[in-house]
Amino acid sequence: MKRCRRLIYIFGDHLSHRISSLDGADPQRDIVLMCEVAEETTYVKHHKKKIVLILSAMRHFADELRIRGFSVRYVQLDDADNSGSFTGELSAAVAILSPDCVVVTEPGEWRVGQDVSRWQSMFGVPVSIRPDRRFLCSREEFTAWADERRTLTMEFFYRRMRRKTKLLMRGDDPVGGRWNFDSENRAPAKPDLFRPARLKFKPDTTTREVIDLVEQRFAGHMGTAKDFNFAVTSSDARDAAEVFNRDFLPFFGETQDAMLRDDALLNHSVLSPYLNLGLLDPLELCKSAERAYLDGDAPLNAAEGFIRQIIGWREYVRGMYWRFMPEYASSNFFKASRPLPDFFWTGKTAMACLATTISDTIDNAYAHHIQRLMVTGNFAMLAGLDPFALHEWYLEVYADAIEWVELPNVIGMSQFADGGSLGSKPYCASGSYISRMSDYCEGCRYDVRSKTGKFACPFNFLYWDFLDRHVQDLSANRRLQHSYATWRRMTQDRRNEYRQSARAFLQRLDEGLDV
Ligand code: FAD
Ligand code: DLZ
Ligand code: SF4
Repeated sequence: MKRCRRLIYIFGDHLSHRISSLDGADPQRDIVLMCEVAEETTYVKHHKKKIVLILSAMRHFADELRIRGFSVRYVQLDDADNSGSFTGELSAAVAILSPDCVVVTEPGEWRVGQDVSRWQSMFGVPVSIRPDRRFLCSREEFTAWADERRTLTMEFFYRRMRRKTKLLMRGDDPVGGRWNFDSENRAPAKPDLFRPARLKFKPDTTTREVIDLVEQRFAGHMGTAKDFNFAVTSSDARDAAEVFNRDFLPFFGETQDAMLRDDALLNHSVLSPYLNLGLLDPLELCKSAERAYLDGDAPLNAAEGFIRQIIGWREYVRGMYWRFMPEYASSNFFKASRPLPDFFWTGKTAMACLATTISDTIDNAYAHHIQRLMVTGNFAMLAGLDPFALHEWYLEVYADAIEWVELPNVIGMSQFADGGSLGSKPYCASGSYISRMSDYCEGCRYDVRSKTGKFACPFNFLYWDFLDRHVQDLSANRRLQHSYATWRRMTQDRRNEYRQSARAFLQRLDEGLDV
């Protein structure tokens, strides 16, 4: 056997040929290690499609490395001697290969990072942990930016990233004279029979093998893998990105916040799983969107909106994650403790907005941002669901959920459980918001115009009850002044009606009765 100079450990979300752990790699002397392990597939019960996506993409990436001449030690989930953990597999590989050193790119989860930081002393081999250059802002740069400020407003971080990347810039000024065109991106839902078709990728032999494995081994996990059609290679993911840029980007901005019963994707890109696994490069994707604008193929509000999500929000939440972990995960500003109702796993509820969002999630391992934020997340916060349990649910059910991006979106953006480090106000809304932005209410047992009582939309009374319950926590928030003034203007009887409706509803929820 050849002598192993470097043992290069590549995780399932590091599937890029430009990943820093491969810098300077020599196929003649170095060996790549990739492992499918039980600990990662079950530490939460990931959706079946998510497991297929990751394992199949890993197997395809390993094949690509072999074509480039690398020796890959690839551990499959059902290998007889699979130890079940990253550390166990490194231990086995070090014992067999005696590498001079181990090279790894910093993992995307704090939990895995803790393991990696122990490897050098554990195995007595030098372990080089390299920064993840797929991000435009390093963890150190974000920390330096954050340390200079009292409030960590995303918008200011975003402007810095625009200047850094020079995307949509004319000198030091934003193209179009404004940094942000969000006010033009709030059009309500409009069914469009002529929306172009999405690219679907037919599973090849490798993917079919993984589908069989997952259907058998993870039968109790959410969803089905039988109709799996995600891309599992960077080449296919790039094709999906090209189709998005051509057919959907021009309309992306306007309908960004809209929701429709019969259209789970609208004009969203559905590219987050590929970005997060390393199959797509964020800067390249943003440059394509900029090019579409410069060529007159997409309006500025669409290109800017899309670019902001990636160089703004995506980079910002990653910075926040590494800055505030591990304490961030257990933040619970509202001291919420209600367990998640069963319908989070079945979609069986009379609330049509939640039923649709959760059914879309079960079917696709995907829901778009406003469904995640203003339907599921909004309901969870109003109903006082335990934020950590909710975080685990989001990590479980979405194909794009890696903790660095999922956790701050759940704990910070959607639940305000961090008390406002990430967002300046809780994203709480009554049924009228959902009614304005979607067609869900037309098919609902509850009446969105009714405010209290058995048939009133639960979001209506839960909204006021939430503000009332947390008056001490929130009434000083400038952005909620208007709502609290309205609450105070109500008669005592009216306020009690809201409280009673909420109490009755939450009791039904606690007793596991249909809602
Ligand atoms: P598009 O609407 O097409 O947006 C383009 C890209 O922008 C996305 O692919 C994504 O990479 C990026 N983006 C947009 N919004 C955000 C954001 N808030 N944070 C980070 N990146 C963003 N995103 C994940 O990638 N993984 C998660 O686990 C995840 N969990 C979320 C949980 C909650 C409660 C909320 C409110 C949001 C979450 N998001 C998560 C952010 C966002 O909802 C998804 O990135 C988006 O829905 C992915 O679909 P898309 O590719 O069609 O996005
Ligand atoms: C999410 C996931 C799953 C389901 N399985 C694997 C796996 O078998 N092997 C692997 O390398 N990674 C997997 N992942 C991703 C990890 O849980 C984790 O998110 C990343 O390693 C963090 O960098
Ligand atoms: Fe959701 Fe309320 Fe509309 Fe029903 S009426 S779909 S519960 S917002």
